[in-house]
Amino acid sequence: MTSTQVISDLASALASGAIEVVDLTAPLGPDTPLIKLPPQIGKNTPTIEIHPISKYDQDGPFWAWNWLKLGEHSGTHFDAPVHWISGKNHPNNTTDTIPVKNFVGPACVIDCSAETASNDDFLLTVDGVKAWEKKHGDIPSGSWVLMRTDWYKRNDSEAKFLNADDKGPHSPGPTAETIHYLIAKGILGWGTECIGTDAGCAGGMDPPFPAHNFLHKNNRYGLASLCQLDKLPPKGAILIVAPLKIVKGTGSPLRALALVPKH
Ligand code: 23J
Ligand code: MN
Repeated sequence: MTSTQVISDLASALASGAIEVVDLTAPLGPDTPLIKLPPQIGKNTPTIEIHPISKYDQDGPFWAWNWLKLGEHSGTHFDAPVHWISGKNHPNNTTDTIPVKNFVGPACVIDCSAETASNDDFLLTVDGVKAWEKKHGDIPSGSWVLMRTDWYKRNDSEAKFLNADDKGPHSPGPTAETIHYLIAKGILGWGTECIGTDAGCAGGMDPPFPAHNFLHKNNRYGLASLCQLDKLPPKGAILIVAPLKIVKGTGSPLRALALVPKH
């Protein structure tokens, strides 16, 4: 099949609904859950603000528009390699320089929802990934690997989403070894439904925040606060995850979409 034919078939499948566009994005506004770092570790990202410039009124009679106060790492968002000290010297490591082909790729979805239903601190291990590969085949190089936990269902409440107690936040994520294993497979990046690519307890791991550390050390990318991964097949969806072209940006909120064959 020629690539012209592939695009033409894709257009037909989109028009007929044989391929669905699934929204993997959380609402972005003042109520969007944001990470809370302990003050002794560092400063926090500000609460999102949306301010009207005009609304068909004396400030602009025929138009409405807003300005935003918005941290780069807010809501459903992309982590660029420059976000972490381990990735600060890579070429093309910022939102405006990452090759755009990396924003489109096949997704492998590892369903951890059964485990996370009973364990808020669940960590996906290399054995867990290997069990997925036994069923669905090897993780192909150039793919996005997404951890399904159904955590997005907590997104309407920051307290439930962050799930913190006096010992800190409790949310699932990968082990350091899992990220190593996936990088060796040649993945584009790693995405989760939680507030960050790392587990809630990852500040206490060695190294701290291993998903951030190892992904970005290898010039790979992260996706956080994804939604609706339960609407994706384990394999066979295409992800479209393009961050804003922020100059020297370390990350960006985005509209995460998946092209999914309807069975
Ligand atoms: C800054 C410091 C630690 C973390 C994060 C940001 C994120 O999760 C993020 O949004 O990249 S863990
Ligand atoms: Mn981030």
